[in-house]
Amino acid sequence: MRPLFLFAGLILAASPALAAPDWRQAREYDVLLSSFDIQPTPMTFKAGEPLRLRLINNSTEAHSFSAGGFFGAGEIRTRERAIVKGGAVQVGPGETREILIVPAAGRYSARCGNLFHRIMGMSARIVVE
Ligand SMILES: [Cu+2]
Repeated sequence: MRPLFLFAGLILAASPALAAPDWRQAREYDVLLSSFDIQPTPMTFKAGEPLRLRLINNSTEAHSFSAGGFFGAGEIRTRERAIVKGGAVQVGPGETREILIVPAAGRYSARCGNLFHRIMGMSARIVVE
């Protein structure tokens, strides 16, 4: 049994993909949700690099950051997974929400889940390279 354990240990040590992301090294990135805008756009991130996405709603209305493709492709930290519902994060007036994620390469769109707000301009692009 012992050599088998040793072998499994070697495989784990040699596979960086299996290592947990180092969330303490996460790059901080502020996203401002206002009535009716999402800034900045485009947001540019590095694929595979842990990111602390801070969603700030400085308006007096509720908004959401809806980015199903981005959240679905990336690896969200376990404790934030429940905050992302149906690919969106709800951010109440004056609230700030943090999501830690390792983004996957791709081009994604983000928008407010409120159709009227979206028409008024609440959309942004996300580029992960
Ligand atoms: Cu909105």
